[in-house]
Amino acid sequence: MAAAVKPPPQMFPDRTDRHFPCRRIVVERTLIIIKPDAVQRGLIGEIIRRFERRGLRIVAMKMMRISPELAERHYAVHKGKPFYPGLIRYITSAPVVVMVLEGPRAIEIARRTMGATHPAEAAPGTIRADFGVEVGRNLVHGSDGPETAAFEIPLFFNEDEILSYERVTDPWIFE
Ligand code: DAT
Ligand code: MG
Repeated sequence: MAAAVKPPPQMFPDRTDRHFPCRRIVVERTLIIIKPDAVQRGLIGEIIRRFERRGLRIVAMKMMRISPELAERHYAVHKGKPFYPGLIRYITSAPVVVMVLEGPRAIEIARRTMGATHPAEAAPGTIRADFGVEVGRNLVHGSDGPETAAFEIPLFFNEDEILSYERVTDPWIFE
């Protein structure tokens, strides 16, 4: 009689939670907007590619036109600043792609991938430096802290639009 086939050893034996195989990590979420200039310039794929290959997990994504009301809520902290009217005009001027990215220190990782607010000050290799020139055409938005992310994400997504899933590559990206 053939010996019973032994199951292969588990590659990640401490993996106990189906949705979050790497239980020790503190998962953050951040809101990303691929702004109207980036959509118009055909850079949607390029920008998604940079976040995706960095390793952040895309848990929500859609294309939309931001209404003036939503723009005013999203950019409420900038109300009264000289650039505010132009900022609202710009962000509502054409469709955008909005995403929620997830991962350990996702907020900081996304901000560093984007580069400094003003493209002239952004480090080479960042999205804003590689594709941008002017602060009012800086291609991409990312939440600037945990409280901001918690405020911004529900402006754009219902809870049931944000997916909980695991990628087969997660254990190779998240320790
Ligand atoms: P960030 O988008 O890096 O979080 P922010 O929150 O300070 O930057 O400003 C929001 C947007 O407003 C920014 O992406 C571009 C625009 N903006 C900021 N400062 C500006 C300025 N001094 N002149 C013109 N536009 C500005
Ligand atoms: Mg900001």
